[in-house]
Amino acid sequence: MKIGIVCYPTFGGSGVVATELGKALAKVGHQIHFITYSQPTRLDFFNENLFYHEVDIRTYPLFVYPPYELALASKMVDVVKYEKLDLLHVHYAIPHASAAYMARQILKTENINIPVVTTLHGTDITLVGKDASYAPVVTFSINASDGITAVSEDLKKDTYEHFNIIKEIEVIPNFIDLERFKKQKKEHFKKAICPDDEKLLVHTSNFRKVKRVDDVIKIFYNLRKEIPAKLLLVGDGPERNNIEALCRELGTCDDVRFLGKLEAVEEVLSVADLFIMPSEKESFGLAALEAMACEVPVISTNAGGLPELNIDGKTGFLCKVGDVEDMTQKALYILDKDNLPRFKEAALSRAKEFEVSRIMPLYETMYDRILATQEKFQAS
Ligand code: GMT
Repeated sequence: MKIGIVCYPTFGGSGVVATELGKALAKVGHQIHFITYSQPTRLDFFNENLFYHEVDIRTYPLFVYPPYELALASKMVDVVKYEKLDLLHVHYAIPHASAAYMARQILKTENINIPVVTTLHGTDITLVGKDASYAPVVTFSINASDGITAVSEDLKKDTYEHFNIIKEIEVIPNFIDLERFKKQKKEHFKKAICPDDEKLLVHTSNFRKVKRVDDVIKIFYNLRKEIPAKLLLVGDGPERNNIEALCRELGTCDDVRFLGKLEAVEEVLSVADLFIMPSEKESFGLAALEAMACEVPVISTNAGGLPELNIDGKTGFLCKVGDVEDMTQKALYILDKDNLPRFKEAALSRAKEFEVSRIMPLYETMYDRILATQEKFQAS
């Protein structure tokens, strides 16, 4: 199959899922064409089945806001036509689903029928999409897709509750490449960060408000009063300065390290004892799955789709959003030497249920079904 994948190329979870999906599909022989405004971060290798098409965004003195959606739709038309794509799979509804609709209508005028699959990832529904300034277009373009997937049951429910969606949404969860995300021997790294065998906590995110990184600092502050510990923060984003200020205010700076947008996150996770995800909203929690694959238990909130991943009392704990005290107590419980080994084991075994080889075929099956329906329709 020749598949066009449209996504955000930056560090967000939707871009990671889209890129990893493309790589996995390419490995089993599909030809994958990424269409984005810059090379996806995780597109770190090439094989004969992987292609990258850059969206050319032209500015003009009249454009205070260059019309990205139009440039993207035009690029989609071009790639579908000249690469003879069978299907477009767009990740994150805004503006990818509506750009795909526009591209499809243009292609129809040339008798080219290109089916579109839209994957909903989270904030495209739970935050941005719900906003009245986008909602009508989001609703329309989701309904116009030939296949719709959501990354959790919770996101599917939320989508039906807030938008008038008349089509079936299939849940296909996030997945993990266990060959990359596995506990590696990095004792020297652990020794450098935790010279006195302190417990190591890790948080990775894009430091947006919704991630509540300040709660991570507060949990760490409380926990450090009880046991020696260090905290590594991976990622960057709008809240970074506020978080640094909070560290200073609480006097935790010496034990907190900001690692920035680190690519080899699995190396950090390999030495971690506990992962903290105190998000206000989280449709799935890919970063938590990556941690679990590296045998790291998770303290998370019970928001969104997190209970579909993190099993309370087994792979970690689920706490109410903002309940820093509960999260601290549960963190101390997990880190106890009598409890940690079983939490680590359970985290890995849960992560195995989301191995890429189990999840990727669900997308393939959906593509096959859509193409078969289209063929039937064209024949009649
Ligand atoms: O908010 C982010 O972490 C980025 C965001 C995105 O769409 O780029 O991630 C969302 O998609 C991920 C992949 O499907 C999910 O694992 C994340 O839970 C989800 N984030 C939120 O819902 C906040």
